[in-house]
Amino acid sequence: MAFDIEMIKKVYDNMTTRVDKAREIVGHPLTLTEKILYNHLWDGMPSQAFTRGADYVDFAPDRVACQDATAQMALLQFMHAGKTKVAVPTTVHCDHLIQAKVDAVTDLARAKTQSNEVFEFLSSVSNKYGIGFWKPGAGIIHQVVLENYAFPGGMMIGTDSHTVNAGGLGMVAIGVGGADAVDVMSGMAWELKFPKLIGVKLTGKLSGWTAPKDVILKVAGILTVKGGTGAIVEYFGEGATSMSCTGKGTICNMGAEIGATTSTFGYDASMGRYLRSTNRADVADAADKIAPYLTGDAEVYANPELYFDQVIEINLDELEPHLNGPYTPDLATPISKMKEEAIKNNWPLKIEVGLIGSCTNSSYEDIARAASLAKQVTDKNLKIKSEFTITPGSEVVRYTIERDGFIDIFDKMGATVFANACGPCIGMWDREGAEKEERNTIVHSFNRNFSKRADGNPNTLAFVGSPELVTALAIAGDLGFNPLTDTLINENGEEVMLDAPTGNELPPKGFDAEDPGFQAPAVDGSGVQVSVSETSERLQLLAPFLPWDGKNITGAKLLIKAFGKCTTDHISMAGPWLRFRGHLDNISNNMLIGAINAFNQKPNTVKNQLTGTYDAVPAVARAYKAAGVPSIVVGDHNYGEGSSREHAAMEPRFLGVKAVLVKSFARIHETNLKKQGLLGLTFATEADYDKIQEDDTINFTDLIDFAPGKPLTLEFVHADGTKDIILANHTYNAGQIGWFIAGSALNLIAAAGKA
Ligand code: MIC
Ligand code: SF4
Repeated sequence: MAFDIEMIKKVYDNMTTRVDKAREIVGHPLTLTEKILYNHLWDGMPSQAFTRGADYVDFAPDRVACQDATAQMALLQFMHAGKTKVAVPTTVHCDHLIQAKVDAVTDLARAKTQSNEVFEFLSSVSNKYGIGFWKPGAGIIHQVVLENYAFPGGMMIGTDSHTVNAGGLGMVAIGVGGADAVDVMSGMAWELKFPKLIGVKLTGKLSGWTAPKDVILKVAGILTVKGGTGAIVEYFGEGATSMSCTGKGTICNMGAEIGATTSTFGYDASMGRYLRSTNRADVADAADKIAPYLTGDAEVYANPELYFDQVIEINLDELEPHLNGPYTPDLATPISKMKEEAIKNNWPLKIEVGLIGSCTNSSYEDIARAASLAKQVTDKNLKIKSEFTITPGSEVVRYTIERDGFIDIFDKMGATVFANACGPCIGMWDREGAEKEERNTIVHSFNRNFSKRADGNPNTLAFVGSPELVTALAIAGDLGFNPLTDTLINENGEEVMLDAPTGNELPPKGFDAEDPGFQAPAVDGSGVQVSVSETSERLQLLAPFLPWDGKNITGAKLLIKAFGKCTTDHISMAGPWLRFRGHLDNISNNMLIGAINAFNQKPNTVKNQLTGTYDAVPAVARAYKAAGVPSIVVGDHNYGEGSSREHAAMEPRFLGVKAVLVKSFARIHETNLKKQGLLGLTFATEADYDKIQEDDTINFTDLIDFAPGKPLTLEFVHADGTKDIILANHTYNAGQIGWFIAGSALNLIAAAGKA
């Protein structure tokens, strides 16, 4: 499991000369983000300054991490790349496929039986190609990465949007689709448009009820779910250095919820402490030696408006605990205003369940602080009013908090401890009664709260808060409760107040675990067999997508004009569908079933133009495909927000969709579409969205001249014979147009592998 200290030292050796060179070329002091990016150029020594938000740049990340739900497709693609071993250190983590129902032991045992075929596949592919494998039960990818692999100044990619969590240890860690991971695992460069930079200056210090989570909940309220698109967010100031490393991780984690490419913090003492307590004193020593290179230049932080594209300042002395939601993570409400807002909006005040943990918030500090509240339930003779669950982020955290008595405290309060896995955070929560679809409120310390995300019930209103606040609210059972000012009535009928939470940042006795759950790959994997059964409903070997025929696409039908929010959960739902993540044909049956049809405001009901009848989106797409008719999808703003899952791009590609035309895209999804050989386009004039009608037939008139920077022209022929000519912008560069021509980026890699 050992992280590669030699690799890290090499990164640091290069860093000083390359950063000095970059500063000279760029001509001004550098942010941490720029330092890390310029030290990870594919071509090595920097030789030109890049324009933010414009230039595509080739990078050389240090690591790759994949989780079970996305690794299946990533590895199925990697198997086509013609390589014997991964080119950079890579790990696979089994965390998404474990359903939370009873308790950790029962649930883990059931998951191992139910998903045995998939775990076996991932384990044998990992073994064969030199990939480190973290078994089911070892923990959630981002927590395990933070504990073992993240390092200040490093750059990594991961097939999960919350890979950004590693920014808490001063990395530039970016979520990508599986096809991007395949590039890097195959030894190729990884391309990214040089990001814009948002600086967040944190003044003051956290205290009392306010937690790192509240910083990001506040930022999400300011920037909204798309405010970070195309940008890296860099935090600095005394408020940053005074908080724990894992708290920084929480803030970076939820950077995914504002669409940011990633977020990061400069190296400081809290990171050194975290590295040392997770058995990586040698990394801390190496980082200490070049510490000024692992943070932004002093001049940058003194005059941030000169060096960042946007600056936000938050005073932690004044920051209130927040609750964000329901249905979107950017609807931020300070706790003192919650009661009023809830009544105004008719949100059910009774809290049914409080859930803490997940990759976002299950550090030792989080659990210790939540336990300090749970302890008051017994000490003050209270009774918890809601159900309460905990999903630890890793076996190391779980073992350590059990040893230190916290699990016992939660047990006494009547809590359930689920397996060290995603569970309720990704709809893998077999919540009793959810099928009745009753309107109800839950509070959790996870990151996402889209409709149906946790329990599949569209009428569950989920609010996101810090673990401390979630615990206090679950004790009170009341969304309108403000622990800073309100009292509770205990079992003796007395009025009591909860004391503000307290807890150690790191375990005084150190972290421990009997078995962290790691399996090292074979030194020589050439003899390892990977088998995929032809009759499997869970796994299916991939057939390459066909290359472009070189002609204009004509006679395409409108498959759906999606109305409003269309996240990757709307395009390719998780929860029960996670089981088909390795089987493209089967998972395609969930394509866009959550998207709302703009013409009838219904989900999963679109017109089949060939028959005139209404049917499910996947069924209509299959009908067009069978008839040899191309189709296109139209969408609104921030289309594809949320997850990195490339299934949201592979499914339309597989079912014959040729283009996705929207007002704007979320970054990862746009790249995923390009990689799979689809056309990801945006309206040159947003209002043209309104011109699109249900019976439209679409012709491209100049696709044959597809070129970088040149908009495409689409003709929308309406049922009455009239036409609208719509101009569509795109961001394809020459290489990406090559993916479209080849049918997919993978087709190009595979061809190079054979050559
Ligand atoms: C999520 O939080 O939505 C997920 C599930 O972790 C996804 C990945 C996936 O869909 O498998 C993500 O964030 O990328
Ligand atoms: Fe798992 Fe939830 Fe974290 Fe995604 S956000 S990795 S589903 S715990």
